[in-house]
Amino acid sequence: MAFRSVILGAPASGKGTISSRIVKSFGLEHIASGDKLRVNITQNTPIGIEAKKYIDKGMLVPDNLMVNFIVNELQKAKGNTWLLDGFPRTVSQAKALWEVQKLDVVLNLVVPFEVIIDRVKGRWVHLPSGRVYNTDFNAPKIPGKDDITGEDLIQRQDDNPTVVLKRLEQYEELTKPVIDFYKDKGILEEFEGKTSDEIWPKVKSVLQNHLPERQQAKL
Ligand code: G5P
Ligand code: MG
Repeated sequence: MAFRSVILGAPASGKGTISSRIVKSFGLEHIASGDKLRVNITQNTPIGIEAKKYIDKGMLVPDNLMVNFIVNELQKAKGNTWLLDGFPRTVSQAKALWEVQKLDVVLNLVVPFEVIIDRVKGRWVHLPSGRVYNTDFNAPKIPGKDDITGEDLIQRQDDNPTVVLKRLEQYEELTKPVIDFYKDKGILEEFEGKTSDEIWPKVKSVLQNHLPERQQAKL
């Protein structure tokens, strides 16, 4: 079967958190642009070196770089049932993706800004896998260590308060219009809530409608 989806939402709205629950329940392949860029940064690849200049400032990486990077990642995807997280982030990226690949559903997480600002302070990530923790919510079993591999967790450089504000500004200006792009296509599903636990059951029930029982069993 084929199922192609995108998850949208402001920085720290819980895209990574909800995505990991989707992966667990539905087996979609999670392709997260930010996670992939961070791995490239630690490996000092050409795209990593270029992207770091923007990420550290809370700015979006230029569209031409991002479109090539993600189209290439999609070609590497193992199957055709995936969930794209963090891309597209501009209308121009959304149009480029639509030309390459039509989507089945776009999930948009709507979380109040004051909740977001609070969350990033306690975020810890396992860089190779993108697994995300929070000291207040979903704390790792052993502080500073990934639950699955036992490897070190890190705090993201772009999670300092000044950079977070810039990221939110960029989101308002450049990413919010992407929501309307998908609304016009008739494939947008919106989920409001203050916590991921409140949002998750609603996401799950929508996906159950999109992925018929038979296909869920196969995944
Ligand atoms: P990223 O990596 O895509 P953002 O800013 O879009 O970064 P981010 O920060 O990864 O998104 P998220 O995935 O939406 O956030 O949220 P998350 O990690 O799941 O949750 C945030 C924290 O809150 C975690 O600690 C989590 O445990 C906790 N949490 C979750 N739910 C709850 C809850 O209910 N309660 C509580 N208390 N806590 C909770 O992109 C990074 C940069 O890469 C570049 C840009 O520079 C970008 O800034 N980039 C691109 N540039 C251009 N185009 C693109 N397409 C790009 N993609 C990436
Ligand atoms: Mg994320």
